[in-house]
Amino acid sequence: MSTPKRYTITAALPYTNGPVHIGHLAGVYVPADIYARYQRLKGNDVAYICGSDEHGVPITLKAKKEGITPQQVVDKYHGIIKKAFEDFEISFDNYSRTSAKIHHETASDVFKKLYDEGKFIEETNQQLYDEKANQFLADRFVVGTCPKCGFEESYGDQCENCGTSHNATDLINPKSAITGNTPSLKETKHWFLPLDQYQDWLKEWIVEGHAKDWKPNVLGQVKSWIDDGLRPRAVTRDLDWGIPVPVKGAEGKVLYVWFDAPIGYISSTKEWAAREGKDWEPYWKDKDTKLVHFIGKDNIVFHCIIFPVMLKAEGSYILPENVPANEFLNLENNKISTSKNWAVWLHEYLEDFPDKQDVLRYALTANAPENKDNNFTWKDFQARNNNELVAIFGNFINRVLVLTHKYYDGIVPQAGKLSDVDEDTLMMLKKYPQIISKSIERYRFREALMELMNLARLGNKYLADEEPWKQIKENPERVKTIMFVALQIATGLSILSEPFLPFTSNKLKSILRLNEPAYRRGRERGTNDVVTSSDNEIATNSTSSRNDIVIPTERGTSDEESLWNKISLAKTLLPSGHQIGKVELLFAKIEDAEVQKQLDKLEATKQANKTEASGVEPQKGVIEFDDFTKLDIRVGTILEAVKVPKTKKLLQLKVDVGIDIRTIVSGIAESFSVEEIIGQKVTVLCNLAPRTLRGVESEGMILMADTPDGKLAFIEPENSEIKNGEQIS
Ligand code: B3M
Ligand code: ZN
Repeated sequence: MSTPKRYTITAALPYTNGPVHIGHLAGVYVPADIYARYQRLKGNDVAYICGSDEHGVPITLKAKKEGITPQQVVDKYHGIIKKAFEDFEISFDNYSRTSAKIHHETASDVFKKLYDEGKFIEETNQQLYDEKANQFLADRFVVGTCPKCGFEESYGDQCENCGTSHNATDLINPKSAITGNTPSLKETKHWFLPLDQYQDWLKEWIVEGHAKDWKPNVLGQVKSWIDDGLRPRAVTRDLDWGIPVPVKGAEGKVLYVWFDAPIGYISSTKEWAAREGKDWEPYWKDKDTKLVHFIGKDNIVFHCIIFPVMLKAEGSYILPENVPANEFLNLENNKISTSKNWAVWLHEYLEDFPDKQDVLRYALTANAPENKDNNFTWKDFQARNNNELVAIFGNFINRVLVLTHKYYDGIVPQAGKLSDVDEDTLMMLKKYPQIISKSIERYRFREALMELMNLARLGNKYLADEEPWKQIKENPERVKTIMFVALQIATGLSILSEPFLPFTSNKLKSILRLNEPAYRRGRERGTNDVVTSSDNEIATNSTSSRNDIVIPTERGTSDEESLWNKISLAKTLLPSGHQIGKVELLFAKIEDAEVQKQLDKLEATKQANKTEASGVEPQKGVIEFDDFTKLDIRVGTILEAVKVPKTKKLLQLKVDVGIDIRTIVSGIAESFSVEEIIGQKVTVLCNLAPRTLRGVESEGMILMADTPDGKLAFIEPENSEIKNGEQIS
């Protein structure tokens, strides 16, 4: 067996300013999870690391919008995000958060070391300042035109249109995201990371060193920044939410979120190692460790330029082996947007499809935005499930299970002499681990998943060609061999599907009674169970106990070989005499109505967005007719009006509503003078429970409309003949 390698696999730390959606899953967490699960199955030593990114402007903005503190925002979303990841069985070894003490300490230590060693440039210069909000504007606090591509809604630190990372003062026509004001310039001191000094080194390391193994979309971006020339980047901010800058003379300043967040990978690893009784350092400092960052394309500059420069400047850390960034996933042909609610939120998906995590994982991987932006549609989701998972994978497994029970009461039969087709089929099965590995190791997860499905296709074709259901009467001995071969493929699928479809893999392993302890027992018994059969004969092991499984290994191979490799090396995956469990369906069809419900939900979002954009308030919740008939609305005439003392808005009116003349207090003083409304026809809600306003009892409400200039207008009958007391219905 090859010596296990050490892998530190990181997935971008999600900002805790909202829940996670399918774009996050497709771009980062599912591919990283496939990779991590695969490396573990190969027997490698894996730390799969993530956590919540709890600093930065998006969180402060969300807190301002919701009228709560940033801490409340991060507590809320950290919980929601963590749970969604758990529900999808994203197999992080540790999920931490950047508000954790260990992270504050780790990030501060890195800053201090770089500071003490003179790796920063200290500079006082002019920064954007919002006089009204009384604060400096950086990053997402400021929006303006991108100096590179002309996009009008670029953020202060990065343009979402062209991906360029810049300084806030580079923006053309900047506006505060807090007040909308044009900012002024104000002097302040900051610490800068001199990226320009590392430009040549970066070029050598990435552009020349990784030209072959990094994805073209990643290399392309890196090259273009380097060609444009790198400039020093401020790594501190004048903000009150973040990690305080740990040096003298930096009071009121915090670390730039993109300085602290990637260090979060290190602190999360430390947290994990402490819990597991391990040493964290080899995972970040041993040059034989492979560090792989899974991210979305908007994070490339931070993971390929800024963080590596930080690590290089610090001096004791390894650099990433690869940064397989994905492009973006659109939803039904529109950009996924948190603020527009144009997303499929993971927690909402699970409400509608509580046991279909694997279906989403499958659809997102099959359609992953690996090299270009891609589109998620509910129709495609349905088709992937019905035409692929159900019709190919599920169908094969179901046939194998049903026939094994029907013919042999669920006991794996003894194989006879293998035909050429049997041998070819088993040879193919043995090749699949390598075929799939090759794709995964090149970060081609779509291709890898397609190959997994090809194995299921192979199984279907084998059964369709051999037709055991036709042969069972005349040639029952032959059918034993056919079913034995088919069961080996089913077992291979249960193992190879684990990185992609962990729920399905577990279910299938448990149906096949192929659980981990049994494997371990098999391994412990080791070579005693090796069946040394001749090469064109499949080894069978009828001496194994019924509920156990033994994987005999080929001569010369270690019994410590990883599960993944065993498929290629073992003579038998599921021995004769082994009892399998009850038949269960792996996948169920998704009906049109279920998909329509999702499309309706998106249509409602679209309508709500349109209404909001037009400035009209969205419709309130539906009421019953009986609710409406309870309202007594009548035509009336204002007879008298006086201002309510010491208020700006209130007038005290005497109104003839036909039934009586009553007092009504109305908030219309900013729109009308007392004189102009005497004799005005109005619409009055008469049976509203009386309320005392500023000591005056009000016995009804005048109905008013808002005008575009922010004033109020009366709603009066067009026909002036209509008498007071006339009902409106
Ligand atoms: N929080 C950005 C994002 O969600 C971010 C990643 C940090 S990784 C260190 O786009
Ligand atoms: Zn731009």
